[in-house]
Amino acid sequence: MNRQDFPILEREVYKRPLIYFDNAATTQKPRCVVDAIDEMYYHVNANVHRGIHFLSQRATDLHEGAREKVRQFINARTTAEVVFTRGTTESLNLIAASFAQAFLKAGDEVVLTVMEHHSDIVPWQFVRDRYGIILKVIPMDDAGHLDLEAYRTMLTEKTRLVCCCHVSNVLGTVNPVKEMARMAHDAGARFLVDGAQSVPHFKVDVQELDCDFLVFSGHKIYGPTGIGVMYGKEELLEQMPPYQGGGEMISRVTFERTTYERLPYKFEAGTPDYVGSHALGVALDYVAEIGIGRIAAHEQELTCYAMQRMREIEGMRFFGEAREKTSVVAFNVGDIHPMDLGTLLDRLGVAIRTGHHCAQPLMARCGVEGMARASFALYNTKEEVDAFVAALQRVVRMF
Ligand code: 7TS
Repeated sequence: MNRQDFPILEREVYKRPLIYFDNAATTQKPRCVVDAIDEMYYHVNANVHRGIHFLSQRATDLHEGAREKVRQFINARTTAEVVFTRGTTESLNLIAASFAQAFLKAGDEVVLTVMEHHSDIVPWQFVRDRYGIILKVIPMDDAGHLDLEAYRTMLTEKTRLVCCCHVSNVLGTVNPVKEMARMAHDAGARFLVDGAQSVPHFKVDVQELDCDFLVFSGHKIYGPTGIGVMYGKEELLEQMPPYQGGGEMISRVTFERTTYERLPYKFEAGTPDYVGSHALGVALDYVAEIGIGRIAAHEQELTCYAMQRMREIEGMRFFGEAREKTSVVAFNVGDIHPMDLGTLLDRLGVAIRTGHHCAQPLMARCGVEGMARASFALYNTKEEVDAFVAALQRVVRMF
């Protein structure tokens, strides 16, 4: 659907039509998003918030308008809860640093899952090493379902926070975060949702999930690189200290003492990426116009179709066959190295990702060094899946 909006999809690689199946890494951008960036630099550019002049006010309106669009998109209560960051990784580092300072002490526990992206592991290891907290890891079964019974037993009076990807970037598993958040809250803990792989693919409503934090990246939802979101409940953010100091985040500075700006600016030091935020707002409008439900249905159908077709290939092994799964298909074929698969598919015009997918603990759980991964977006088609499977068959025959 809407392929014509994505100029890059018309290009060829190695004189073959491009089949772009690396959408979990980043999506392509529709013309309206690229035009918004152009428009911003050609006709609006000025630093936000500080200026009284025309352009600065216009830029500020667009930047703050984008914040309101994000608020609506995830159904946050107020824009005070929507903090712009560079992306999921920065959002997670912000939360880890600030939440730890406000709430964690030696012996406290933070729960992660075995399928977390490195971005939701390493910042917590920094915190562990600095504060002496304990990290616990929820295991999963072979199909890629988290073990909720094990999770239940992990929640203690020392648990302060649970961090869980809404959708695994490798397995595609949709984790039951609403239920898991309720369990965390019952134990007196907070709940963080890494929405990097969910927000682009189906409706995510922070009030419905009742999560305390939600993070995601603009570039995975047809927006530009370098912009992302950290949502946090207002009462929680009020209690957390700033992450970085500098311009924008202050109320008053003397050499003795600084007071901070109100939310969300307290967490936004320095000139924000107002070009990126505006373009992200345009991307969210674009998704809303098509309808996130329609996108979800299309991608679901494509994923089922792809797995059904891929099963025809001898030696096909899938990683991640959860009951609820989105548009990510990780696989290996026989003992062919995933890197060889990826390299040869690339020569046939098919872009997939291979390697550890920034989830090495999950690779260890699955007993492999790496995997190949195809991931879909709204513009992918069954014809592309057919061409991908044909290319895969050709590659497999070579071995
Ligand atoms: N969390 C999840 C679940 C992700 O999939 C990713 C990126 C991140 C965090 C980090 O996002 P970033 O925008 O800050 O980099 N995942 C991938 C991927 O699967 N392939 O490339 C990047």
